Amino acid sequence: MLSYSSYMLMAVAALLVTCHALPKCPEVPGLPGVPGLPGRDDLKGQARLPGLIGPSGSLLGPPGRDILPYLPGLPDSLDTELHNVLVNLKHRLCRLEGVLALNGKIREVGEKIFASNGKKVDFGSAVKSCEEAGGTIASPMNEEENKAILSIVQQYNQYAYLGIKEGETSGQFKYINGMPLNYTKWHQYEPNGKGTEKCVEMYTDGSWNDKKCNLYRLTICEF
Ligand code: MMA
Ligand code: CA
Repeated sequence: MLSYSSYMLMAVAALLVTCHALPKCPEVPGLPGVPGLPGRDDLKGQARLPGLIGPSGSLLGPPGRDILPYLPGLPDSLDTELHNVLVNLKHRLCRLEGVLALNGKIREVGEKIFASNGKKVDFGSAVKSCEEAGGTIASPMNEEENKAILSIVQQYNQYAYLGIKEGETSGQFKYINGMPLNYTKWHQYEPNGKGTEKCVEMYTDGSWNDKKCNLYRLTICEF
């Protein structure tokens, strides 16, 4: 019989082990066999989740039907299956994010993902291409986000426009969605355009300069 204190020691030891090497995408615990494609095994032969739906996704009903009407009062088996589908999707997404981060294609900060297409364009075109990709132009809201954008600026060694513009009142800069700035990183003596420089660029040290909007700057978006 183990004493209470030895359980506590084991719990602390387990925490210490997991704290210094938390994997980004922890292994999904094995679940009881659910019909579907077989799961993948890794090199150690560790069991992974069994496949849940075939390529057609046939368990979710006829193609084109909305999933929502099926949700109330789902039988337990379907509820479990949908839960497993979500767990697998999250795990797959997490691994894809790992690949993109490893290859220097994205920076993840909290819920945000920053990425660049490597192109230098004027401010309006940067806003447009970010929106066409389903995102918005990068808008740092704190030091951590500013550093993530900075690392892309340094990767391409190019200044980038930020999602910040001067309002009607000269010297008053806001996010492009109209919200007031809750964080700034102005370079010394900036902003100095007094209404003549309505956009903002990030320098290669992460500091900001108000700048005319018709120059060619690196496109960085957030998603
Ligand atoms: C340029 C231009 C300005 C910036 C100053 C800093 C001369 O103008 O980039 O936006 O404030 O340089 O010296
Ligand atoms: Ca300036």
